[in-house]
This record gives sequence, C-alpha cells and structure tokens, in this order.
Amino acid sequence: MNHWLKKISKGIGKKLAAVHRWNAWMIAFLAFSGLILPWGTWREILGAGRVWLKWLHLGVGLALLLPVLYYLSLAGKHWSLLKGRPAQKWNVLIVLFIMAGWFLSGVVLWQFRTFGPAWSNPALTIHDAFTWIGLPYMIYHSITRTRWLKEPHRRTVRTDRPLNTVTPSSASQPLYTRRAFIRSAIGLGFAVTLGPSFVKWLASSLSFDANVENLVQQDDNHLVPAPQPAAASLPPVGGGSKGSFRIYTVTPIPTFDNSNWSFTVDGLVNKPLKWNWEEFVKLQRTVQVSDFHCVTGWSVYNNTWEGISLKQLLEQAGVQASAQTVKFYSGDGEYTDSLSLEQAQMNDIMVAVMLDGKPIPSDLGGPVRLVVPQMYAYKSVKWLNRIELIAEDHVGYWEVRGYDKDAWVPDSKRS
Ligand SMILES: Nc1nc2c(c(=O)[nH]1)N[C@H]1C(S)=C(S)[C@@H](COP(=O)(O)O)O[C@H]1N2
Ligand SMILES: [Mo]
Repeated sequence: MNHWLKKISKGIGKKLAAVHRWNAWMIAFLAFSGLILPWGTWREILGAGRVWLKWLHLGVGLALLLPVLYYLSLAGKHWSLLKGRPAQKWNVLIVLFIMAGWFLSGVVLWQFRTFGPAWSNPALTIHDAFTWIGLPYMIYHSITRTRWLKEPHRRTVRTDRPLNTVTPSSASQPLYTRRAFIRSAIGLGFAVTLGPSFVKWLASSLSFDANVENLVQQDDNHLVPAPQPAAASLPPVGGGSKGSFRIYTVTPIPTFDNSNWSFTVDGLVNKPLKWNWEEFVKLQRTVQVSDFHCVTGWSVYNNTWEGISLKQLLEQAGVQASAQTVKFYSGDGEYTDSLSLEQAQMNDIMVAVMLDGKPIPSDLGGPVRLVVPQMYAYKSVKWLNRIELIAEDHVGYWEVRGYDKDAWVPDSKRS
C-alpha cells in the first residue's frame, strides 16, 4: 500500500506543484487587476488602459479554468494522498469553492448585457464578497506555507510516512510551536487590518436602503441660491434612492460657484441659450423616478430626480434640420458623450439639478448632471454644462475607450 502510494506520488507531486504555481500566479494577477480596476485614482491614471486591463482580467479569469480542470483530473489521486490530513482537504475545498464563486459571478458580469442588472447586481456583490474573503485567505495560505514557516517534516505530498499513525507534531512537540505562533499572529494581523473595511463594505452592500445622504462624502459646490425642491421631490415620491452610487470621475472632482458656472445650448440651433446659475435655477423643472445602472454591475434604484427635460431644452433652442447628434460636455473639461437626435427625444432624459429633494452633491455630478435612465450610466454626464447640436457623429469618452455605443439597458422601462 505504502509502496503504491510512493510510486504514484512521485509523478503527481510535480504536476500538483506546477498546477499550484500556475494557479497562484493567475490569482495574483486577477487580484491585482481586479483591485485597481474600480479604484478611482487608477481610473484616472489608466485612462484607456483600463479597458485593456479589464479584458486581460477577463481573459485570465476564464483561463483559470485550465489549471482547475487539470487539477480535477488529478484530484482523485491527490485526495488519496491527503488521507488523514483533514486541514489540507478543507483547504483544497475552500480554494475550489472560492474560485467557483469568482468564476460564476465573473461570467455574469462579463455577460451583463445578456443577464441584465437583476443578475449583474448580485453577481458584483458576490464577486466582491469572494474577493474580501478569498484574497486574505489565499494570502494567509501563501505566507504561512513559505519554507521558513513550514515545520520541517510537513510536506504537501507525504510519501515518507505510513498512514494512520499519530503525527509527530501532535505527539512529541509542544502544543504551541513558534511557527504556530507566527501563523496566528499573521492571521490576527489580517483580521485587524482588513476586518474594518470588510465590515464597512458588507454594511454598504447589504443596507439596501442607505440613501444618498450618508454615502456622499461632501458637496463642495458653492452655488446660491439653492434650488427649492418641488412638492414631489421632498419627501421624494420614489421613497428615496435604494443602493449606493460608486463615485466615478476621470479627473479630480471639479467644483463650482456662481462665478465659474454657466449652462449653454449651442451649435446647430436657431436660438443659442446661455444661463448663469441665478437664471438657471428659475427654469421650469419636473420630477421623475428612475433607476440608474452602471455597466460594471451596480445599480441604484428609485432615484427621484428633479430637473429640466432635455426634450424641452431642445425645443426651446430650436434644433436645425442639419443637426444629427446631441453632444454633452462635462465641466470637468474631459468627459463628453452623445445621443442621436432621435434618442434625445425620449421623455425621461433629464438635465437634473436635484436628487431626492436635495441639490446634487459635487461627487455625484452636481450642480447639474445628465440622467438617461434607459441607457447605462456612462451616458449620464456629470457636471454637465454644455449641450451642442452637431451634424456629425460623436464618440464619447468611454466609447473611445471600448464601451459600446449602444448603451441600452436590457428590460429598462421605456417611456
Ligand atoms: N464627467 C463624468 N461623467 C460621468 C463619468 C465620469 O467619469 N465623468 N462616469 C460615468 C459612469 S461610467 C457612471 S457609472 C456614472 C457614475 O455616476 P456617479 O459617480 O454619480 O455614481 O457617471 C457617468 N458620468
Ligand atoms: Mo459606469
């Protein structure tokens, strides 16, 4: 019996080590790319590179199937080698479980267009949760299994000892070895450093009714007078936003006051329009309740937006027959996007000034942002300050960088 084990374990040990190495490197890359992809600072630094990184993350994520399938083909033999080592068996099961969770939720996020927000929202939560649990687990695993922390006689593939005997470590060594102590210390270190952010993340993703107020760090705009909410806005007819906005920007967050803010509608129009803030807050506003979906998988539901209908603005300016495209400019000086003239006729597109009865904070694109409820949120230009009617096509900021020009959200309500 022992002889047989020795024989197969020689060949399989090498294979298992190779699988383990490949797996570890791929997960390290996925962790690295996965952590910087949603990170604000890196969004700015990477620019177009972000889309490449996203595709790489996706490709490596799918390729992770290869070492896993290969492992599964060896799993039977590996399992018999792990006889009497429940801790190692559990480790294998936990790692496989974590990878399955990452993989399945990742596929849904990749195919968000097919699945729609009802699937991609939970998939993102699961993907995040598995990262928060899986990554510390795997880092802990890799640190505690480096050579200097391993007890000399313990090896992954045991070939040198008969089965079913009391292991020397439990029989003849002190209960708490130096290595065991270091291992616990590292574990504790992880718990202390990552624990609080994990709890914070958990709270924000589970507390579905957290409203904008306590998610927004600050509103640094100084515009007077403040817009006065319509009756339907306060208390918000939609009952308040459900979900959390992730604050996205490709520049430092711009802030405005009465001296540097204005709003322009120009280009191929009969009557170019320009307002300063005092004039702009007096324009007739309407209220709507709509959902907000980002392509990366998160949504915020039941937002009560108050603002000026885009259709009305365009009517007021008088669009000329030669105009084909409505181009939107952000006051950040960088971000733009566009709609076809036909798309721009949708009744629910809003030049929004208030959210849930309050001025839109600077983080969320205030004082004025575009809201295009039926399309993914990259169309909803923040810090909107100019609308230009043009004859040619315009490819927006993220569309230049690989996002689909067709931004329709599947199953969104059509007005
Ligand atoms: N000016 C500007 N507008 C923008 C963006 C941006 O980076 N800059 N990001 C877009 C994307 S991809 C999304 S999902 C939403 C995010 O809105 P929020 O930051 O208010 O959550 O804004 C959109 N409008
Ligand atoms: Mo987005």
